[in-house]
Amino acid sequence: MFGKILIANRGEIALRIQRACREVGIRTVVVHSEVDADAKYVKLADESVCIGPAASKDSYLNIPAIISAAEVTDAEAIHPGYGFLSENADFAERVERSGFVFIGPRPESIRLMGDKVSAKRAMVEAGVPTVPGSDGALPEDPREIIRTARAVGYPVIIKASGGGGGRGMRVVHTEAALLSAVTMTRQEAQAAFGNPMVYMEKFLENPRHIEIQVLADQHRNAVWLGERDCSMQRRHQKILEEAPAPGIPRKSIERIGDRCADACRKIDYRGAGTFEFLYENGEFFFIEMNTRVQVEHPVTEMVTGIDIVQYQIRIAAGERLLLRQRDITLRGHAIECRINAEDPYKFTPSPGRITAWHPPGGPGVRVDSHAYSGYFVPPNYDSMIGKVICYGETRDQAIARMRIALSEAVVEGISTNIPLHRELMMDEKFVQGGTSIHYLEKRLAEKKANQG
Ligand code: MV4
Repeated sequence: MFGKILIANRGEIALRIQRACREVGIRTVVVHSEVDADAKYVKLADESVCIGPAASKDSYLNIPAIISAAEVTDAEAIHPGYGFLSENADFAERVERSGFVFIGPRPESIRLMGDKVSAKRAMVEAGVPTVPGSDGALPEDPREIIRTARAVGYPVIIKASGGGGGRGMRVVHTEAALLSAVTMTRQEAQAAFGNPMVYMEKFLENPRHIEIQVLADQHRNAVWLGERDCSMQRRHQKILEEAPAPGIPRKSIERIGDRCADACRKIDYRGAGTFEFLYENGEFFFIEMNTRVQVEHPVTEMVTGIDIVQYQIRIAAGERLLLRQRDITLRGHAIECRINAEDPYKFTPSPGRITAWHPPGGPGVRVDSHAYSGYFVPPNYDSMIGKVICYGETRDQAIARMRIALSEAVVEGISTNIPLHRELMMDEKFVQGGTSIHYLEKRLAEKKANQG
């Protein structure tokens, strides 16, 4: 096992990784920007290195500075967390070339999944069901594009191969709009990702976003850890996640989970990963794979009892997964509310000094946060300041506990989205379970109309 790990991230996930390290007896180095110098998790780390000014590109995205920090502190491995450099194949490669272990998949796997056309092709070959659409990237020939769209059937969606997470997509409803949409998406993709390749899919009108968590070791052992429902989102930002997904038959989840674990073995995937699916009319369609630990990993930890971050570290150190699929059982239900420093209805960021912070507690309540009374939320990064995760034997109990937790939570000095979460916990459709990816935005629009 490693003696010392460098954490190339900030905020709650830096703290989460630190806790996993400490439990295994690994010393931690945290790198930080100037504006994060006084953060509590920086003081809690065994060592810390300032790697640059507040702007991410000068600090948390500064590859040479991070590698130098690992060299001067004699770290053996680097954990990238989520966001920042976590899915940057070049970073993973440079980490390994510099003699450190990258805590994540091989650079080849990151690259394969970063290109959405190659990711989809790999999934087709591995037997994971994908959204019907073009066979790979769209060709230049306009007649062939028209023919593909007719075969797929309108509406279709044009997606950039270099995109993902909702960036670089365009829905097309008619043949008249098709070719200009393809041209525009190509131009935007070239400008945004340096890659003009686009592909076509059938546009699913009202799906849910269901994802499968996997763990795979360096010896072709792979397991899946159940699913998460991440449909509650606004502008591709998830705001609440839960496990398991309400109302989906276990048999059909098990089928898709087994396909995912199989795919991991086929592509020699290692580490933690997430297969993202759209789920509509009882069917799963793969869209993307994330090669990092995700913000919402705690709901899976709560229902499986498995520490995903600790497994990431063990796998990177070369340990064999002793977990077998039959050992993995889901128990109860977990819901996560992301707490953001933002206006609860306008969604504008609300950085500043937290004057009072009273996190909730009690049975089944977990709070992953680096915040405290007196903490200054810097304006330079993502607005998420923590997560409240509630576990219950049933979904109803998890909701009841979340209502209590949110009623106890006090955050003063800045605005947060806690009022929105309190409303959602009382929302009839949410309580019923199984809302689509469009539900939150529709609900917010209706609320606005009723007030206006
Ligand atoms: C889709 C889709 C409908 N049909 N693909 C958006 C994020 C990116 N990961 C893929 N996305 C979508 N792809 C087809 N063929 C609808 C979305 C989508 C979405 C997906 C997941 C979660 C939230 C979403 C919000 C809007 C659109």
